[in-house]
Amino acid sequence: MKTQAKTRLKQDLSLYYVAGTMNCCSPKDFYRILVQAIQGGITTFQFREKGVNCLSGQKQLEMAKRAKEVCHKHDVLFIVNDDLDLMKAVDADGLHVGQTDGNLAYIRRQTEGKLLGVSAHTLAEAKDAIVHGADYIGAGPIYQTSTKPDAKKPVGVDLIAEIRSNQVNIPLVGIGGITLQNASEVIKAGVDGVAVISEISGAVDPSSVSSNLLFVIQTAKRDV
Ligand code: 3NM
Repeated sequence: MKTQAKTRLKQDLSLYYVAGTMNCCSPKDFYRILVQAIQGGITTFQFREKGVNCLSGQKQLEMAKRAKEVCHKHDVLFIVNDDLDLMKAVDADGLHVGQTDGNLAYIRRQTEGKLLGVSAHTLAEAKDAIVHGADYIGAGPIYQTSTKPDAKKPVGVDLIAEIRSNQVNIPLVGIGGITLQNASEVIKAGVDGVAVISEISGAVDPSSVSSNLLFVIQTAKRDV
């Protein structure tokens, strides 16, 4: 990735909202919360429709299309989690995969021209993702999270410092248990952005939580 594109991506990943309909009370709530999060200033959205009670087939496709439409109307990147076919069907901006979501070399070939994000829990996983051409890394879980039932042990901000001290200059976001209270600490450890589910999807006022998060992130970035 060229330096200019990398700088732009680092900016675009600042406030990265991840959600599926199962993280909200209903598909209607999912869409309402997404719109409010966009109003609050999220910069990237990942459609992560997986787990119990998730939408599938045509309903999932239609929701993904609606979500992409509203994201693009407001210049918010639209990423699909772990579903190449869906990414292609909605012509998303990219795909995000975990360590067990398939062969990275194959996935990179299939996502040519799109962004590819990879979750990493260790420095070795981050390096492997880079070797395979990932455009950005999602490092986590930073803190304890109850949103992802199979989440690994929290790694704390030490993982971010470790990745950065190994000359890894790839766009990097932290994920897992990130809130308004701890987002600044995560940014100061060296990430370009923070990814959250419940802090926004479970908020009484998703718009103001998003704008407060963005403020905290931008302020912390200036202090780094
Ligand atoms: N991935 P919340 S942690 C989707 O460690 C996801 O890769 C993680 O939800 C990882 O912001 C996580 O509510 C859940 O803690 C994040």
